[in-house]
Amino acid sequence: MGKDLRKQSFETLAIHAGQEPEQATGAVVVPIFQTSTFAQEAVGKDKGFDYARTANPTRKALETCLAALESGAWGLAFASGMAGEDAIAHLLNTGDHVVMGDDVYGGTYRLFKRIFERHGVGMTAVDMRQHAAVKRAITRKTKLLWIESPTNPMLKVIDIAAMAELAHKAKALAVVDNTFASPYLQQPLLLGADLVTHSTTKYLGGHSDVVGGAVVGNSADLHERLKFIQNAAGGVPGPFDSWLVLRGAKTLAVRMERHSANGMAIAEWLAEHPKVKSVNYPGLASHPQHALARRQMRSFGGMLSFELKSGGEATAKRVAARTRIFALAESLGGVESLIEIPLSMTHGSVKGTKLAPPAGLIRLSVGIESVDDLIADLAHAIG
Ligand code: P1T
Repeated sequence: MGKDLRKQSFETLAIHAGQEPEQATGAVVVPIFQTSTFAQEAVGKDKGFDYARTANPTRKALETCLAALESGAWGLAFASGMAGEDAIAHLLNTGDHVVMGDDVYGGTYRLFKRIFERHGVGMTAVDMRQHAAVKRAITRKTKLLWIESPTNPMLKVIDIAAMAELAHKAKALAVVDNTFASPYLQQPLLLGADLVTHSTTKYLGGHSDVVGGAVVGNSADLHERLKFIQNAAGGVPGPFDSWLVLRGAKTLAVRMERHSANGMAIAEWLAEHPKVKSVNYPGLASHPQHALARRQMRSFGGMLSFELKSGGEATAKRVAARTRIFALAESLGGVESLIEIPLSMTHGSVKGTKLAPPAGLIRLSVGIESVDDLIADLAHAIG
C-alpha cells in the first residue's frame, strides 16, 4: 500500500488499495502484466520481481487489495478457492487433527477427508452452533478449527468470536471461509480469526467469469509459511485472472447491498409461499441465529436455501429446471441469479455422509437483477 489507505473506508479501499496509477505510464487501472519472467540488471539485481510464480505485479496489487478489504496485514491469491484451502491444509503435519463445521462446502470436506486423512491428518466434523460439541471434538492433536459462516448450503450462522476463543484455548488456528458473506458483510480477522479464506470465484470476482482463491491474515509467521507453500506448490492465479478479481472487487460494496436487498425480499416472499416448507436465510427474524447474524454481519447477503412442502427431490429438480432468469448452475456470488440442488450438484461429494443436505433442498444465489423479475420467475417455477 503506497499511501496510508488503512484509515480509509471499505468502498475506497476496494477501488484504490494496491491500485495506485502505474508508474511508467500513469495508467489508472493496474495493467495485466502478462509475463512469466522479469529481466534482471545483474544476477540477483531485479526490480522486486524475478519469476511470476513467485510474484507478479498484477497479482501483488490484488493481494494488497484483499488484505485491505479483510482488515488484514497481508493477502495471498490462489488459482482457486480450493488451492488456497490446500495451502492452509499444508500448514499441518501428520498426526495433527482438524475440527470442521458439519455444513461446509462439499469440496472442503473432500479435501480433508479424501486427501489429508490419507496423509495422517485427522478430521472431525461437528455442528459448530453447539459449542459444547466443538469442545468435545477438540483433542490434544487439534491444530485447526475450520469455520464457515454462513454455511453452504444450510445458511447456519456460526459464532466466529466464540470459535476463535475455543481454538486459541487449544493453541489451534481459527480459519474462516468467508466466501458466502464476503469481506463487505463480515470481517473474521476482527472477530479473532487467524486466517480468512475465500473462493474469489464468488462475490469478490462477482461476475462469474473467473476462478480464484485468497488467504488473508495478520501473523507474519503464517505469512512466511503460506507464501513459501504458495511458491513451492505453485497454485497461483495468472495475471489476467488476478486482474478480473481486482476489477470485480472494486464494486463489491454496491453489489453486496443489492444482493442483500434482493436476498431479503426473496426470502420473505418464499417464507409466505403456501408450497414452501422452510427457508434458510440469516436475515429472517425466524432464523435460529438471526440475533448472532445481526451482531456479526453488516447485512445478510444473497445466498439462501429452501425446501418445498411436498414432492421432495423430484419436484425440487423440476422447479430448478423451470426458472428462466435463475440459471440452473453450480457456483454463486455473481451478478446473475443461479439456482441449484446441492445434494445432486455442489455437494455431491458429501452424499451418504452425515454432512449431506436434504435431497429436496434448493439453493439460490440471488443476483442483482430486478427483484420483481426474480420473484415472478420463482413464482412461475414453483407454480
Ligand atoms: O470453486 P473454488 O473457487 O475452488 O472454491 C471452493 C469453495 C470454497 N468455499 C466455499 C464456501 C465455496 O462455496 C466454494 C465453491 N463453491 C461452489 C462452487 C458452490 O457452488 O457452492
